[in-house]
Amino acid sequence: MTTVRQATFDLFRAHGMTTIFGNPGSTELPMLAEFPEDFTYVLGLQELVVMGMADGYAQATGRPTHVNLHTAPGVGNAVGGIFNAQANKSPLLITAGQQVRPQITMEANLTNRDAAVGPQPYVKWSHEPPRAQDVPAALARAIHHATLPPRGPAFVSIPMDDWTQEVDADRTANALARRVTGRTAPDPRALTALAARLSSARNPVLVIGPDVDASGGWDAAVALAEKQRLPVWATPATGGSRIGFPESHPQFLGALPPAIGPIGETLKGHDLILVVGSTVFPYYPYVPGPLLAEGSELVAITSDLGEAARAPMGEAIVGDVALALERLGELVSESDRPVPEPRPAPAAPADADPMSGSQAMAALAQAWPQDAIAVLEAPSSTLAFRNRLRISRPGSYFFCASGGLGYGIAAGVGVQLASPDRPVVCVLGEGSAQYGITALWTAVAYRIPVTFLILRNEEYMILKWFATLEQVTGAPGLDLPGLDVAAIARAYGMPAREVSDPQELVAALHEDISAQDGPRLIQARIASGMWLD
Ligand SMILES: Cc1ncc(C[n+]2csc(CCOP(=O)(O)OP(=O)(O)O)c2C)c(N)n1
Repeated sequence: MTTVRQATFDLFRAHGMTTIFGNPGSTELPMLAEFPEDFTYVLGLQELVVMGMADGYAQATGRPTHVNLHTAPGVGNAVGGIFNAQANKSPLLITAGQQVRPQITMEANLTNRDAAVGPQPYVKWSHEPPRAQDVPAALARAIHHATLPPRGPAFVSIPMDDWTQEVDADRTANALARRVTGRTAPDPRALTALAARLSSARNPVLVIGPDVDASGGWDAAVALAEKQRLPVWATPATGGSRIGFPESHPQFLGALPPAIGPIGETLKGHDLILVVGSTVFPYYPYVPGPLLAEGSELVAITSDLGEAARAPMGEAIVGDVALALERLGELVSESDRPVPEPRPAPAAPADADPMSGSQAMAALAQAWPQDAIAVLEAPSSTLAFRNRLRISRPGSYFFCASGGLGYGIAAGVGVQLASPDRPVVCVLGEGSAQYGITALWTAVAYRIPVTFLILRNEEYMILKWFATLEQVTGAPGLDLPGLDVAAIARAYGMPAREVSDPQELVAALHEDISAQDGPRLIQARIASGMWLD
C-alpha cells in the first residue's frame, strides 16, 4: 500500500523539491516521520523567517519550494512573509498541519478553523482537501498554481491523521505524472505593431522590472536597448525585487523615483514608454501629479494578468517577458538615434564621522567580488547601494518588493543555500534586521556562509524622512539606542565584529566574504541621514 506521506514525498521528488523549510509542531510530526534521506529539512526558529528563507531559495533556484508551518499560529506568524512572497512572485507551496479529522468539527485545541481562509488574500489558491486521499493531488495542484505566471504562494492545510492513509492509486499516479507549463508568448500581432511603434518613435525609453531577471530576459533586454539605442530606467527601487539590466551599462540611467508626480516628470519628453516585467508602477508615497506627461504613451509587457488589468494608464500586452523581449529585438529595426548620454559615476563620498551610508556603500563596492549576490534591506541606504554597486550580472540582487521587513536575513540564508558557488552579502539596517533576527541561528547551524553587513545608525531613519514628507512632528518610537547586532550574532554563535571607518570596513568585507566556513557579521556604525548617492 502507498500512504499519503509516501506519495507526497514522491511528488516533491518529481518537482525537484527536496529542500523543505519549516518550523515543526505536534501537528506536523506525522508528515516528518521517517524523514527520507534524500531530503533536507531547514529549520527556521519562527515562521516569518521560514517564509523568507524559502522565498530567497525559490527565487534563486527558480524552482517551487515547500514551506511547512505549524497550524493556525504558525500560519498567523507567517502572514507577513506570505504577503512578501506574493509581491516577490516567489513560487512557494505552503503547507500547514491541522487537527485530526475527527476533532475538527468540535474545534479541539490547535484546530486551524477555516484553515483555507487564514492566508487569504495573499495566496493564489488555498485549500483543505475533503479526503485524505486527495492530499497528493491537492499538493500537485498547489505546485502548479505556485509556478504558473504570475508565480506566487499557494496553500494546503493537511489534517495530521491523513499521512498514514492509503492513497487512491490511479488518481495519485496521474497527479504525480502531470506537468504544467505556463510560459506563453504574447500575441504576435501586438508585438509586430509595438515593434513598428518603437522603431518609428521619436524618443522612446525602456523601463525594466524584476520579471526581466526572473524570466531570464536579461540578454534580450540588453540587445533590444542597444539595437534601438534606448535609454533605460529600472522600476522604482522600493518595488524592484530584482535587477534585470546591467546597471553599469552606458545606457542605464538609474532607478525611477517611486511616486506618481516624480515618475511622470522623469519620463517627460518620451513619446513612447515601454515598461517590461514590472507593475505600472510600485508607487509609494503619494505625490500627486499627472500619471503621464502630455505626449507620452505607455505600453507595458507583463506575464501577470493582474498587473495588466490594474495599471492606471497605458496599454498592456500579456505574455512571457523574456520571449517578448527576444521577439521584439528581432522585429525592430537598427536605430540611428543618438546614443543616450551615460550618467556620471558617483563622486567619492564626503568624509564623515561616523562614516555615511554612502561611504559604507562605496566600501562595499570596493570589496565586491564580480560573482557576488546582494540581498538588501537597508532602507536609508537603498539608493546609495544602487548607485554605487551597479549590479551587472543576472540573478545577483534580491530585495523585498512589498516593503515588509523581516525578509533580508532569512532571504540571504535561502539565496546562499541555493547558490553555494557564489558569495552572498546581505546588507541590513539594524532596525530591519530585528524582524528576521532568528535566521542568524539557521545560518550558523547549517554553516551557510552569508556575510551580513549591518548598518547601525541607532534609529529608524527612513521613518524620520517620511515624517518630514508627511509633515508629522513629535512621533514617538523612531530611535533605536543601544541595539548591538554584533552582540546578538555572537549569542547565536556567529563571529561578529564592529568597524567604524571605511578602510576597516573594506578589509573586514574582503576577509569575511572569502571565508567559506560559515556566516560572519560586520556591524558598521553610520551617521544619521538619507543616503541617496
Ligand atoms: C513588517 C514591517 N513593520 C514595520 C515597517 C515600517 N518600517 C519601514 S522602514 C522601518 C525602519 C527601518 O529601520 P532600519 O532598518 O534601521 O533602517 P534605516 O531607516 O535606519 O536605514 C520600519 C519600522 C515595515 N516596513 N515592515
